[in-house]
Amino acid sequence: MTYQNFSLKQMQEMDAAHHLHPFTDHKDLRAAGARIIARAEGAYVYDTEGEAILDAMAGLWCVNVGYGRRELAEVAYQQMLELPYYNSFFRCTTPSPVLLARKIAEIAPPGMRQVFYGSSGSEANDTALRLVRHYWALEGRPEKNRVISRQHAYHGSTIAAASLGGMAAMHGQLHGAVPNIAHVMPPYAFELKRADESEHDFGLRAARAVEDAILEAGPDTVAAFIGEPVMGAGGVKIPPDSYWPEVQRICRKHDVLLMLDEVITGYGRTGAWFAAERLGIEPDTMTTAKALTSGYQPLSALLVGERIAATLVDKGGEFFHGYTYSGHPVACAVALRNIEIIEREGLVERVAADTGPYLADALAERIAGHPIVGEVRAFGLMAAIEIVADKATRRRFAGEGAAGVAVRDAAIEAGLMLRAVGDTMILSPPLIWTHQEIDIACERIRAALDAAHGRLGGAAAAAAS
Ligand code: PXG
Repeated sequence: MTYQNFSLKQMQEMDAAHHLHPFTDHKDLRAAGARIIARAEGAYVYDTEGEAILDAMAGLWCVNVGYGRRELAEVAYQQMLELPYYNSFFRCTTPSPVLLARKIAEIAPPGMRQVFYGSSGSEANDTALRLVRHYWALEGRPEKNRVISRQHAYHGSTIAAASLGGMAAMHGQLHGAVPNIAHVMPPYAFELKRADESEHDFGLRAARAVEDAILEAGPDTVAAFIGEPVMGAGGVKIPPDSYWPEVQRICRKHDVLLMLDEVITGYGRTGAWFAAERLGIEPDTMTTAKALTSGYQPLSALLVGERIAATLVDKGGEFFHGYTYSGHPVACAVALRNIEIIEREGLVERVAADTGPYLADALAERIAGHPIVGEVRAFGLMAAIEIVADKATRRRFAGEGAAGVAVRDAAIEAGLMLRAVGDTMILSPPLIWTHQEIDIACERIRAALDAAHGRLGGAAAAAAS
């Protein structure tokens, strides 16, 4: 039985009756009915009514090679016929996780040559937290177990990943976060930079918030700092150039490990295989997922640097940690082919030399001047548009997030799938986008901004009268 046997209304009713969606106000959703995406091809997704929407989010920051790749389906099919599942516990493994680990080691930053698999970014960050604490315990320093993170960070949804993250609303519902995790200010110049401060100085100030937290806790108790190279779900917050070198200097000075979360930035999005390369960061652990398979299979890979790997192997004994699907053969086979596609089509180089700069210029020239846009920024193929009521003062519209939702809804009506983080609009398109898709996206963003401006302006005027 397929969805074609049902009307959209019937599908929405079944959805409302039985399906609890992630990050959703269920009462709200049930009143409105879910949008049901039924198929996709290339850069477009299609709903059950056949409406085409240009997907500026690559699903959820993941479908880097675009939709409809037959060879990924065929690799999965062949692997399922040959060996749908076997585990990597008890001195066993299967061929595809081995071949994939070697491939990841080949494209990873120098010194990151070991891989631990999970099925999601959240699992990978859970693993990373356990691993860094285990590392310090093996080194005879179990008291070195605190982690410094940042407000607005997103590291996933399990209890450990949400605790590492800095989303206040999520912490409000944790009812007991994992202890010994502190959160400092993010490098978010648009809202936090002082008027008399340069970008450079702001970057240093944000980095020194990390050092203040280390000193306050006592360096002997701090295991690691965790961060996304460019914050994604927190609103594509691109740090000033001064930020990461200073964070890295501070971590080294206090012998604090550096945990990099490249779940969004990994596998080409920033115009390098990993943002670590582009930003000159030398991490001790690196979390990857999403575009590892371009979303065609759930898979994550935690990359582990030499320092931790050597201790784990030489002094570790058994590490009591792993998942049924660690190194799933089908997911790993798909990931291997996905990386080959990215290589074969030169998608990383294309983002670096062509589409990344083109997107940045297009946003600056065609979007930044709009009356309700406070700033545009881009880093490879991830970008943000800040929505404001007053361009000069950067005052936001009343009702936090309402303007973002208005622009998003207008964009979808105009045929563009955008994401809103509060009043920040996000783009994270597939790496297969060409100038043509960027041009179409800009037209639709302008149309959405105009429509939202009318609606928001009208609402503001009505409220004032
Ligand atoms: N780290 C980062 C940086 C992420 O962006 C995770 C970890 C967790 O990965 P999993 O696979 O467990 O979801 C993420 C996930 C959004 C959105 O609305 C972003 C993510 C997930 C769901 C929604 O932007 N990022």
